[in-house]
Amino acid sequence: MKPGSKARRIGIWSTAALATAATLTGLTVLSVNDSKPSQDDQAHAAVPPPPPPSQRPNIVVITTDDQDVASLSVMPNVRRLLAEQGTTYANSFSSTPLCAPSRASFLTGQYAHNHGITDNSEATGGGYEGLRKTETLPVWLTRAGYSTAHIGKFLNGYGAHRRTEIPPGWSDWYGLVGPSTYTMFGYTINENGRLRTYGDMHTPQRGLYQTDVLASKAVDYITRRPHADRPFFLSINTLAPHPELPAVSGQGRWTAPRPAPRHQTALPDARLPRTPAFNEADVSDKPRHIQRLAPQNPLQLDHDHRRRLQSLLAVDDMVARIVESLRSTGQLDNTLIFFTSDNGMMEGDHRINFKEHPYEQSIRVPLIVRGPGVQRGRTEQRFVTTVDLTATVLAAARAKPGIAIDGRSFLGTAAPRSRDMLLETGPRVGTTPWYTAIRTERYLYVEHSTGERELYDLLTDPYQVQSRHADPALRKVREDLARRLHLLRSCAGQSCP
Ligand SMILES: [Ca+2]
Ligand SMILES: [Ca+2]
Repeated sequence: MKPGSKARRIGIWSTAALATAATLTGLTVLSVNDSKPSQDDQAHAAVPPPPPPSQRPNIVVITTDDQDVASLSVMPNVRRLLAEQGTTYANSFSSTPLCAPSRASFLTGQYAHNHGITDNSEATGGGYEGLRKTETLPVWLTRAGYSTAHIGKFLNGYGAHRRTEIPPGWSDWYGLVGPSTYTMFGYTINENGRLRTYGDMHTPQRGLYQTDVLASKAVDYITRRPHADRPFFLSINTLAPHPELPAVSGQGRWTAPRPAPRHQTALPDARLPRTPAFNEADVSDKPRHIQRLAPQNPLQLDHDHRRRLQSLLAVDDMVARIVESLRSTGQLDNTLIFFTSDNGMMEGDHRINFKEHPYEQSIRVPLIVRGPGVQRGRTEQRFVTTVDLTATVLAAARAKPGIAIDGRSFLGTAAPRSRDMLLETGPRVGTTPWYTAIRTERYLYVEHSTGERELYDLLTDPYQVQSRHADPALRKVREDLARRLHLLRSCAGQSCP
C-alpha cells in the first residue's frame, strides 16, 4: 500500500471531503466525444471459450434502498470488509434515480428509455408489472450455468396481484410481497412459493427485524448451497434506509425507517450538514416545481436522517455476516461482492426530501466491489452507472445477455475517467415533470418536459445553487451539452457511450 493511500481512502467517507472531491473532479474537462468504445467488447472476441462453471466466481450484489453516498460513514464493516479489501467507485450514478426504473435498469442492463419503466406505478406501465421478465439478468445467468437467488425487495408492486409468483430466472426466491415490503416488522416473504409473515407491523420484536431476517436468509443460502455444482448469483435487497409505510406510524405519511431494536439509541449526535444546498435559500434559478417548494423543517430532517443512519447499522451487520459466512465456507476468495443502492437521497437539498431529481445527492450512489481480480484499497474515479453494473456481472459470469444492453463492464478494462452520463425520468403518476439530463465531469445540463432548462458548472458551483442555463457566457457549452444529450437519450446498445 502506498503511503498516504489510507488517509485518502478514509477521506472519502466524510461529507466535506465529498464536496471537495466534487470540486476537484471538475478541474479536468475531458472531451468525452473522444472516448473510445470500452475495450471489453474487443477483449470478448479474443478470450478463449468460457471456463467450466466451477471456475467462475460466485457473485453477491447487495442493494440498499435510497442510500446516499455520505451515509457510508456509519458503516465500519462495509469499510473494513469491502472498501479496504476492494475498490470504491467514487463517481457512481443512478441513471434513473427512482426505485423501480433503477432496479429495472439493473435487471435488463438498459436505460429507462429502452426498458420502458419510468415509474414505480403500474398505472403508467411501470413497476413490477411493466418489467419484461423473460429477458433479465437472472435468466441470462441461469442460461450460463449459474444458480440464482433473490432475497428482499424487488420491483414496486411485486406480489400485489399474484402473491406466490416467482419471476423467471430465479432458482431460489425470497421476495418481499406487496406493500408489506415497506415495513420493518410484519412483512411477508414469498419463500420459494410459500408465504410467510414475520411478526406484526406495530410490534418491534427482536429477531424479526427485516434486515436481520434477510441477512439470515442470505447466510443460510451461502451455507446451504442448494446447487453446489454451480456458481451462484445472490441478490440481496434491503428496505433500509427507505421510509416505512404511512400505516406504520398512523401519521398519514411515510416515515423514516425504524432501526433494529439494538440500534435505537445509536448515533445520538448525527445531524445533516448545512451545505449551501440545504434548504437552498434562493430557488429562483430553478424550475417552477422547485420554486413552489417551501423550506423543509430542519429538525424533522435531522430526526429522519438519524433514523436512516441507525437503520443502516443493521445493514452493516448484515455485510459482516455475509462475508463471514463466505469465509467460513471457503468461498470468499472466489466471490465477487458488490455493494450499492438503487438511487441516492436528498435530505433537504434544494428543499427536497426525495430522490428522482437530477441533483447530486439524488443521482450519486455507493458502489464498492471486492473479490477475485479487484484491486484492494483503491478508489476509482471513472464514471459508472446502473447499466454498467449489469454488464460487469455478465462479464464476470461469462454470460451473454438475450437483448442489447446499454452498459459497459467496469472491471478489468481500461476506460476514460469521465464519459457522458445519461440521467432520465419519464411520465409518472402525480405532477412532477420529467426530464432528460447529461452529467459530465464538469457540468449538469437538464431539459425538463415543461421546456425549462438547468445548467450547473460544478467546478464553480459544486452544490448546484445557481443554474446558469440563461447565462450568455455559457451559450456554447449549453449548445454542446444539448447536442450530446440528444444522442444519449435515444442511444441503444452499442450506440450508448
Ligand atoms: Ca429507491
Ligand atoms: Ca439558487
